[in-house]
Amino acid sequence: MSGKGAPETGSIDGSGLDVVVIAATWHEVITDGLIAGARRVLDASGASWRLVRVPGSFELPVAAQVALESGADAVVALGVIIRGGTPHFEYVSSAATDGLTQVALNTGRPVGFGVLTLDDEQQGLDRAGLPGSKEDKGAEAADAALRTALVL
Ligand code: DLZ
Repeated sequence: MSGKGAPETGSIDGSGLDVVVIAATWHEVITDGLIAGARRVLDASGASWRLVRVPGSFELPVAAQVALESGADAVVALGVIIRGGTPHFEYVSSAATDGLTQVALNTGRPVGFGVLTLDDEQQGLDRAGLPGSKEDKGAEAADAALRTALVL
């Protein structure tokens, strides 16, 4: 994994797991990088997975809840929220973060958290697993969701 302090991890056997990746549509280049990172980890693990798109990060929790209640073993939630000139950033960030936490606790199933809350676009490009990125947060979220599903 790529984040500072993140553990070095080996390969994952996700065969038999059914994972739903849910991605918001805002900030397309960064989000596409996150999806690609998640895809790399999921494909390498052998898990079966599909992609669901929602309009914005605010909609991630309800889609995650429906996926898990419909039988998915894990969800990977991906979104990009960039601070603007109004308090909207705080509301959308809190709703996504708190909502996804509640979904994981209510369903007892893992939600990989790949929602980036950023001051500017460059911070996202640095973390999106793109050429030149320092980190790969989509891959990290997928890795965490798989590893948690395997121990629950
Ligand atoms: C409205 C809004 C704004 C201002 N910014 C973002 C953002 O940076 N990232 C994101 O994922 N979504 C944003 N949204 C959309 C909300 O998440 C939501 O889709 C709308 O408020 C409609 O419910």
